[in-house]
Amino acid sequence: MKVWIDGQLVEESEAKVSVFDHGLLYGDGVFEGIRMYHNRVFRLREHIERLYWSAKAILLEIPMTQDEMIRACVETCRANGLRDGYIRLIVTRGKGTLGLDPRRCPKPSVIIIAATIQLYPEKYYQEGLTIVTVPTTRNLVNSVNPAIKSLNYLNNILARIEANNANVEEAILLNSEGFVAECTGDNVFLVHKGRLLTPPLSAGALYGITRGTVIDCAREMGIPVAEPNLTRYDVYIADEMFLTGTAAEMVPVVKVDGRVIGDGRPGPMTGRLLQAFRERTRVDGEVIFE
Ligand code: PXG
Repeated sequence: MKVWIDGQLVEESEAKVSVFDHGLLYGDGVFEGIRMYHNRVFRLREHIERLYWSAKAILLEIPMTQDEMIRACVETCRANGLRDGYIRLIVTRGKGTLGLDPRRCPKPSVIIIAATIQLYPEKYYQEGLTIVTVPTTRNLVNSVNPAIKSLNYLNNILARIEANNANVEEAILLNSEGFVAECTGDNVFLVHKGRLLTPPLSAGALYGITRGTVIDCAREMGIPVAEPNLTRYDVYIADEMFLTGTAAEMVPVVKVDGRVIGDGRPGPMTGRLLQAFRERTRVDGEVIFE
């Protein structure tokens, strides 16, 4: 496998960062997870835009333009002969001293890994997931804002451990006010009386690219979409529920905290939206091999 690191494509064994990189020492950096489908990098421009927003929020200057970054991602896919798969793009604060001041890190590092992806088993898409709400609260918007896709994922990892302990695949995190924020690596959607509902970004959710795509699809299909604050009560009485994320795409949820959602099977609106989403993945994004 060839990995892009600081402007060069090198063999995986040569792709190394310093133990003094603040990405490792402090989780000081930002990342993206991006999919390739059918010879296209899906919504690449949107992912790169979000990466630069995350970097801006932590005052990290990426030493490349957005267009250069887009070309580097496509080039890394080509170098690995990939038409379908997953890109992990990481920008770290770079090598510094053993002190957390980012001013001691003169040069950020850019790493692009293009690989295949481990998907959820098909069973979850057919039958739907069982999930739980966990005690770990989503980060406050005035601490590490959940809108920043930072290398600091410990809060999400703690929630994932709580999901593991409950023997389920995902976990709902509430915000400090008790409203639904999102899951550990997915945004949350409900269907209630024909309307599509998802928490507002201000509730403590990532500005999900899949979330945005699903909202676009729904609007095109004439489905009313709203972003109200949602409680666990709203989740329990929903007719349908699904999660969205780059890795999961759209995965139905049929049970939350022991409550059956709707009739306990993936719902019809979830199915229609998934079909529309899949169609988008065929036509949207930068072409890899001309
Ligand atoms: N919330 C959080 C906290 C995320 O990390 C999403 C929502 C969904 O956003 P997108 O833009 O992907 O629709 C994410 C994305 C992984 C992995 O390796 C995680 C994500 C994406 C890709 C891979 O677990 N999280």
